[in-house]
Amino acid sequence: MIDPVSWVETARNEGATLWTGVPCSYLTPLIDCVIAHPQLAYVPAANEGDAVAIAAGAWLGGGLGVTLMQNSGLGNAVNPLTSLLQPFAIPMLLLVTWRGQPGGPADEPQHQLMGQITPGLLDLMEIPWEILPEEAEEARLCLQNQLRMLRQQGRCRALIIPKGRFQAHPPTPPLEKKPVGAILPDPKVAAQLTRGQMLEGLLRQWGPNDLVVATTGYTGRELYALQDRVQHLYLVGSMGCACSVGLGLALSRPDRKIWVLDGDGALLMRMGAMTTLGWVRPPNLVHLVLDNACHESTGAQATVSPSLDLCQVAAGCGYPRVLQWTRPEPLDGSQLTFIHCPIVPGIAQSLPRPQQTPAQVAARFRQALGL
Ligand SMILES: Cc1ncc(C[n+]2csc(CCOP(=O)(O)OP(=O)(O)O)c2C)c(N)n1
Repeated sequence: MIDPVSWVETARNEGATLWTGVPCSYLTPLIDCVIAHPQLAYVPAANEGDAVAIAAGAWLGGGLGVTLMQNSGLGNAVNPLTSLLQPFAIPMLLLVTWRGQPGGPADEPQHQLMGQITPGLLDLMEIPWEILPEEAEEARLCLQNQLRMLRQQGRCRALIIPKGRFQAHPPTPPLEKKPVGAILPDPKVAAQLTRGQMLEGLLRQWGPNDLVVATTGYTGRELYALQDRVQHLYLVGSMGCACSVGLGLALSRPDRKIWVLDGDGALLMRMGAMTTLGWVRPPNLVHLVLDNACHESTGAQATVSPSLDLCQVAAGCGYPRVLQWTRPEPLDGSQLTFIHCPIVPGIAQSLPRPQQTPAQVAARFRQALGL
């Protein structure tokens, strides 16, 4: 069996900086060990896909992420694994447990099919994997080797973890309970500007230290068309993951201000991610939602956002400052901020797509950060 303390230390020595995920009982000693570690942070994600995006953000800011999940959660993570890590060439280590392992211990019916297809699913996603060995020294070498290879190759790799691999670790106390209660802005105001006009105003106020993560679809494309800066990340795919990428980035780069430009459709897709942002509360992150009440990028199909109060949602999740803008305003202070921006639909006649590949966008972004 593996001592989780020395295994985690091996990962740390190989440059792993951020641990995130959703628990599986097979990983309890490991998670407890990371939470108890004085130099490591465990970011409790609401969804395995969000965890992948958080770890991706960590790498974009110069860290390296380890993402833990039960193999059930591999299903939740398929979209960011295929449309974020792959196109942007983002390395990370996935620790995927093997509930329902064929020939393994008896397990619940809901794990049987996923247990059978876990290695095949990783193969289909072109994620190289290895089964974590049982013996401690072999497991240490396996971890070291995986972390070295994934860094060299700029790709994600996985360790499949059967039952009972880790020795027990003392349990940690529950997560700190943080009070919520941001002051809410006045009830919804009417939109005045288009997304483009809003972005123009934001571009005027950003400097070289402002890093921007733009959600997939028209937001990234319109930002690119207005002004291409090396500090921009134009997400393609991974819909709903922008704020989680921003969270990982904000934790890796506390010296920079991170602006996440979200859409209402994208936010609704992964609204659970707001609970993690609202708990971690990175003071250098601004989560700005361009709310046109529709999925404009796919033909302007309505979203349910007009029937929601996203400001209340953000306040309820623990964002300490919640604002509403109909036009860009100066923003001072340093605390996690949610900005609801009602906008009117409408885009430029022809909208170019970024000339650079996503991998090139990520590489120049990291280069601009001195990485
Ligand atoms: C998982 C997933 N489902 C659906 C899509 C297709 N899609 C791309 S952009 C988009 C709409 C996004 O809406 P919103 O975030 O409100 O931004 P807007 O297009 O209005 O700027 C959709 C549905 C996708 N890329 N990924």
